[in-house]
Amino acid sequence: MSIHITPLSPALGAQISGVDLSRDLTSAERDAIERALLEHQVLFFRDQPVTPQQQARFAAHFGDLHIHPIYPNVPEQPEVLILDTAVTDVRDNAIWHTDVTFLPTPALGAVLSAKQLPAYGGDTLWASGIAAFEALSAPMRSLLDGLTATHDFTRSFPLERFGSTPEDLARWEETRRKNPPLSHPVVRTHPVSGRKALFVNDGFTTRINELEPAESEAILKMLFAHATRPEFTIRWRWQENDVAMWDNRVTQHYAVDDYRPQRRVMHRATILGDAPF
Ligand SMILES: O=C(O)CCC(=O)C(=O)O
Ligand SMILES: [Fe+2]
Repeated sequence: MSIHITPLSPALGAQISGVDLSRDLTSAERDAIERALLEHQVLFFRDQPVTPQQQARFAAHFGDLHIHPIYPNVPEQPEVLILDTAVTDVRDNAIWHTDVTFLPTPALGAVLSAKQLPAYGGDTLWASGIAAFEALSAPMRSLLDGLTATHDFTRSFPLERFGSTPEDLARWEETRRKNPPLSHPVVRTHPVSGRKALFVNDGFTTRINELEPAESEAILKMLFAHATRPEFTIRWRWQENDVAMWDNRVTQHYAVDDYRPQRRVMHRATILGDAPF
């Protein structure tokens, strides 16, 4: 078998075939997938029925794995979190966001596996921060490059929805204490490819620090709309046992909330990243 890459849209996204994710990767396979991820930013694999152990082993080829502070996980494989609409309110993923940018070192990427799907609906979209940045005018790019923005965990995990039981409240308060708002550059340089990407997201970014509040609000509103223009996105219609893997350093995503009360179950392994610069 050899890995085959089919690009799916100009801004980002490719389908990968010719690799079995349930088996340990060869180093050639690992390197080919990493190169494809750098180029295409989000990769899709069809028909990959991976166990949580296999999913974690695949993800761990690309870095250490993160254990999420809020979402439930697979007990025997805590690096794999469960997004099950029967258990967790996942509506807050129906916002354009980059995962865990409230951490000093947000995730490098994630591996998401579709376990149970609604008959239709429940698609996920990704947007390329590289395409979005490159489409800005030169004066706007130079204004933004060098600015920093605040990211706050409570913007996507509001107390009203994540503090309903005493245990949930205690976990939320501890997460809040351990993750005070912090700053990241508005324009991030990819640590491997060197490409620049817009790195603000509606999920966690609350303000551009160096601007006046009204300026920050207006520019962020413009950037959130700009970054998610259809030209910079891809929309994936899931089949069971699909696996998606994204480069969380230069993309954001949106899980469409259009299928409730049908049930949808996804497993995610999150790969730790480094500090944005
Ligand atoms: O459920 C999905 O399709 C994606 C949810 C999400 O935002 C994530 O796994 O990071
Ligand atoms: Fe996410």
